[in-house]
Parts: sequence; structure tokens; C-alpha cells
Amino acid sequence: MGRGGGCAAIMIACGILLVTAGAGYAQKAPEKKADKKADVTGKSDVVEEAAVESSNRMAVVTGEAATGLRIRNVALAPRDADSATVTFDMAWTNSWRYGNAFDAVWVFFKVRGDGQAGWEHARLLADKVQNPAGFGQEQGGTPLEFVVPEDRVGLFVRRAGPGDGLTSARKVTAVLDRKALKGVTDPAKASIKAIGIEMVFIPEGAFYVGRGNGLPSKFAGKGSGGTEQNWIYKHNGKAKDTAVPLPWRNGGDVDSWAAGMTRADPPPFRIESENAIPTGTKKGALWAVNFTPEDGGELPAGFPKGFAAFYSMKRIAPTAGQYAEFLNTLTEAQAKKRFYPHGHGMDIRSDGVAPADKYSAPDPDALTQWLSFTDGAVFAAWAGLRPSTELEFEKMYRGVRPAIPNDAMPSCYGVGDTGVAGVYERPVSIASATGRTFQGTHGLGVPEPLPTDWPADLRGAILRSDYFYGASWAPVHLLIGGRMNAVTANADRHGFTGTGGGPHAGWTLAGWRGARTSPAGDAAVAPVTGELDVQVRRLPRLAKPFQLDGALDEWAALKPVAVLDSPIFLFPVHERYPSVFTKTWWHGPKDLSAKVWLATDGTALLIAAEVTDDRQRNEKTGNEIYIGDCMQVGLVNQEAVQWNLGAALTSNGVVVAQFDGPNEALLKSGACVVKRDDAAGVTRYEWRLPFADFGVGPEQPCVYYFNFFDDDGNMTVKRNGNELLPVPQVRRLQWGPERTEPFLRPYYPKFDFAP
Ligand SMILES: [Ca+2]
Ligand SMILES: [Ca+2]
Ligand SMILES: [Ca+2]
Repeated sequence: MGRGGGCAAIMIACGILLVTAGAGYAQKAPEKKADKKADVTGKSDVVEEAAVESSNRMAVVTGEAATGLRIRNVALAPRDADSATVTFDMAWTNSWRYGNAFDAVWVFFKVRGDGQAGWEHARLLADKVQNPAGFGQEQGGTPLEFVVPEDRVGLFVRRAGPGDGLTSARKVTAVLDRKALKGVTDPAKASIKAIGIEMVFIPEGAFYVGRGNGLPSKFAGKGSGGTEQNWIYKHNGKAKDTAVPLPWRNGGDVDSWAAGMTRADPPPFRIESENAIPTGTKKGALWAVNFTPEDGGELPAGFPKGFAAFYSMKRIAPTAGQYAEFLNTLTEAQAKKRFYPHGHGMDIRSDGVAPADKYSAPDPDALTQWLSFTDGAVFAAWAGLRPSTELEFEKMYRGVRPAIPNDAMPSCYGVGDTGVAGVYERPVSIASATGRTFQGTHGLGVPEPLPTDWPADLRGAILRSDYFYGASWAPVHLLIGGRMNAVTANADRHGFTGTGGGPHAGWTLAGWRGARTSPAGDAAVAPVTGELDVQVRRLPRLAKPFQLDGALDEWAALKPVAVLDSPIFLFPVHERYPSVFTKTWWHGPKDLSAKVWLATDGTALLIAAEVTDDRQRNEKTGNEIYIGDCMQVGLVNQEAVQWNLGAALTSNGVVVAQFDGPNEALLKSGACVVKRDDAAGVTRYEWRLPFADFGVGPEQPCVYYFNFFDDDGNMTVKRNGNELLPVPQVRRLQWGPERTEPFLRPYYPKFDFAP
């Protein structure tokens, strides 16, 4: 190692910008109603404004300030002898679709025939999976796409094209299978309910489970920041490297719950298909600390592993509005088992008129508290969803990131309520024999009996996310990789406890997040994108001579090394998708996207970048140019010495700054041109950086990374005690590992050049 500063240097360049997206963010989630109301950062008012504006314009959401999903004006009419048409208006506030990143609403219908007492689940009629005949909407709203799985239990409704924010549509139509409705002779006289659940699409692709064995990320502290426990790993086959669990030391310090691990600290397990996975202590098998699968066994092919595409519920539990509708459509005997007056009753009233409207939710968007595992499972069976597994939990949370200890960033794909304080999830456990028999069967709309492969109760589940029962009532953040068993009966029905001082002390919410496998035949979805190419790539030569002029015609024949047009590259992570956490989320490739090319003329690194940005803005100077539209280039040579340079077109012309480097040779010899084409919304950068001035010779692999900062004049607020300070909201696209500190060479892209 030459200068040992390679590691720290990267932190200086990027670390300051990561802080807001660290684990501290996760603890601010407004799960408690009290927090939601007291939240003065303006997170929720933007969506309320949007919904109110929409209600005026679209008359979908009338007289309500919705922060979630509303389905209104549901009507059923005969279509022909075999089918009936259901028509409804719908709107939801935080939706998005850019490429393979999108949310959707799972919509299903319950029908009660004229004079009948009970509600039945309505099957759909569809001639194909995607946009079947008879499914549509009135013109003028957000264009929608409809996806009907082959079991016809419900449909996914999602944006038909790119966009974000409020989705609103009137006179949406779906086709019901009239013959399957046993109690309905005249659809015109039947009652119908349309229920929707917000979901997030998780694309097909490989990913890591476990905690990882690299150096921990520093952006989560111990104790309040949490620590993984009982993580999954890939066994190296050596008996001495089987984790030896430590005894419980439940003694007032959450760290004392930490699980034992051997010196070898084995790596995370990469899931690369839905095929059966060998489990145990043989080399390469999947194994875990404490809560293990079977030694010498396997996770069967049918057990959902998170590799295949699926939809995850956006929120961690059914909302009170959804749960009240669930209760309203059950028989009285069924509802009695599923309604716990002293728990669910906090969010759901039971003073209406039975049987149809006995239950109601004053705040339909509140999460339902005190759900038992079985309550959640019966709800999912009724809704046509299924439980999710703990492997799917890690996929929807970590996504394409490497497994790094202490990682608790928000969900890679925009799933809500991940890793928030005082909320835990109960996915199906790989450590339970009952759990391992789960085959991912979908509910068919009938609440009971549950599909036979589903765990019937908490014994088939594991606790994830934010385990609640620390010795001092302190929540224990399990981060992405941590797992915990239920050690008290409270884990099955839990909510506000009131113990330990004040009404909200000891608050925890037992979540239940359902899923649905993405149906075959949906041509619009594609596998995971966004993984870095970390192989050493040899720099090509340009066919035509390089001109440092901001025109990129000499690059036309080359393939870019980086195409950053997906939210997966955007940071801070909570700016990727619309949510209650931001007003300034990414508005797609036209807001910020970039293509980068690399080449050489034999003595220098040549770089070209084409950045699409709707608003050019940089009013900074010197080393502050990254608080504005700016391109940053990082280079780390074989001696781990780093250079980091930025270039920006500022209100005072082009500024080049060096954020890191052992001397100023590269700043002097390097050259950069920045040109803005306002009509096209494009900024072009060209660089020439002589190899000799950053210490790279022929065939010596050099690490590189890029950041593209975007200031569009948006402001956000930073909390400083009780004060809220306005600060510019600068987002960035990052072509480099998500965790930049400590510096780990294998995680970075690399180039070399021919002698
Ligand atoms: Ca040029
Ligand atoms: Ca922009
Ligand atoms: Ca900008």
C-alpha cells in the first residue's frame, strides 16, 4: 500500500452524502399515528394536496385527504350470459413506473347476491394475462395496464407508461365470470365490493441473503442502530466454522443478544435460481446461526426463494380499511375469530349494522395492529395473496446490493415500512419444518381453510426487521440480515403495550406482509438490472481522433461502460420512489440519467458523458460544486491512492475541482469540457486525464467510479433539534458500489490499457 488514504479519501468524496440515507433514516418512519400527525417536515402534505387537487379534478376521491389508495363508485352490470362488468374509480397517491421499477394495486372483488346473506369471491374472465378484452378505463385519467393471473382471483392495476406520483382513473372496468358466481342470478341487483392493496414489483434475479462477511458499514451504530443476529450464510464445510450460538444474555443491553460466530466469518449465500438449495454444514450449503434449516436437507424447489419475480405488499400489514372490509365479508363466526376487540379495536370500530357494514375504519390508511400470524394468513387467503418467505424479505429489502454488515438502507425497490423502529415482519421461516413445506400457493379468495402448504400459525414464521422485546423495551433493529424467533406469546398479537411509561412506550407493531408471484405471460416485466460490471475491462481506442469539445460524435461507435437510467442507481435511496418521506423524488430518466464511455489514446484516460437533466443549475464554486449539477470522477490506482475530480458548468463558467488526490499534477494536466444543450435537456462532459499523473501504467487495473449530482432547485429540510433548516436537495446517480466506505476493491468497476 502506498498512501493508506485510499479508504478514507472515498469517504470524504462521497461519505458526506451518504449520511442522510443511513440507518438513522429508517428510525424516523412515521409508523405511530402520533408521529404521523406531529411530522412537520411536510412529508405528507404533498400527497394530501395532490389527492385533494385530484378530487376536485377527477371526482374520484371526494371530500377526503387521502394518503393512500381509494376505490370508489363500484358498480356491477350484466355484460353477456357468461360475464358481468364491474366499473369503479380509483386513485392512489404514490405510484411510479420507470422501466422495470413500478408499483401496482392488487384489486379483487366480493359479491353478494340479491337476498343472500354471505359474500363470495368473484373470479375474473380474461382472454389473456396482459390487458385482456373488456378491461379498460375512461379516457382522461392516468393510462393503466391490467394484468390478470391465470387463477383469475384478482388483477394487478399499474401505470401503462412512465410516470410518478398520483395515479387516478375513472370508470375502470374489469370482467367477472358470471357463471362462477353461485349466489347471483341478476348482477344488476347484486352488491359488490372492490378491494385494493398496494404492491411493489420485485424483478427476477440473483441476490444475496445473510449478513455478509466484509467490513461493516459505519453508517449504523450499535444498539440504537441495531445489529444483525442469527443470519444466514454459506457454509465452508469445516466443522470448526459451524456457528456456535451464544446463550441468551438478556441483560439490559440489546447487544448482548448477538449470536455467536466463528473466526472464519463465512460469506453470504447467493441465490441464483428457484432450484432446490442444499442446506447444512457441507461446503457450499446454505446454513444459519441459531435458527437453522435441516442439516443434510434442502429448501425444496417449490419454496419461494425470491429469485423469481414477485409482488410484495407495499406496506407491512393490511390497512385498517382493508381489514375492516375483510371482517365485513366474513361470516359472523369467522369474523369473531379474526377480530380482537382490545387490539384490532384500536383502529377498527365494530358498531355498524351487521352483516355488511358492521366494521369500519376511522383512519382507513392506518396499519392494522395486533394481527396474529393466522389473522394475516386468513386475510391473505381471502385477498388472493400468499405469505412471503424470509428469503423474499431479503430480496425486496436488499435487492441487488452486496450483503454488507450493518446495512439497513430503505428497500432497493421502494417497498415501504422496511426496517422501521418498532415494527417487525413475520415471513415464512426456513428454520421451521412447517415453513419449508410452503410452496407459494396463492389464496383463492376463500378465507378458510388455508391452502394446505401454508403455515397455520407463528410457528412456521420468523421475526424480521425490528424485533421488539429487548430487555429494556428497546427495539432491536435486526437490519436486513438479522432473524429472531418468537420468544413470547406477544409476538403473535402485538401492538401498543402502554408499559414502561407513556402511551407509546414499548410500542411495536406485528406486521404481516403478503406477496404474489408475478404471473407468467406478463411480457412487460424484465429481470433485475443495476448490478455493476466489476471485471477489469480493457480501454478501447477511438476510431476517430479525440476532440475535447463537448461533442461526442467520435464516441458514436463505442458501447457505453455505464447506462444509468434506472432508480437503482439513484441516491439517497429514499429519493428513488414517491413516498411519504420525500417531496423531491426522482422523476425518471428525463429528470436525471447518464451514459458514460471510456477510451484511451495510449497515454491518457478519455471519458465522455451524456447527462440528461431537466434543469441545469450550479451556483457553487471550488470544492462546493457537488452541491449543484456536477460530474465527479474517482480513480484509485493499484497502490490504493485515490484521485477524485469534479467538473461543473456553473453560473461562473466551467469549474473543475479536485476533491481528493496526493498532489495537483492531475488537476493541472487533466482537461475537461462541459457543454449544455438546453433544448435537448442534455449536458455533455469530455475529459482527458493522463495516466502518468494518477499513477497507472499499462496492464495495471485501475478502479473507477462516477457520481452525477443533480440540483433542480428543490429544497428539503434538515432537522436541527426542534428547528427545521432548509437545505438544497441534491440527488445523485452513482456508478460505484452503494457502500463506498470502507474501500473494497472487488466491489468496483476497473479498467486497464494495452502497453
Ligand atoms: Ca469530442
Ligand atoms: Ca433534474
Ligand atoms: Ca439539475
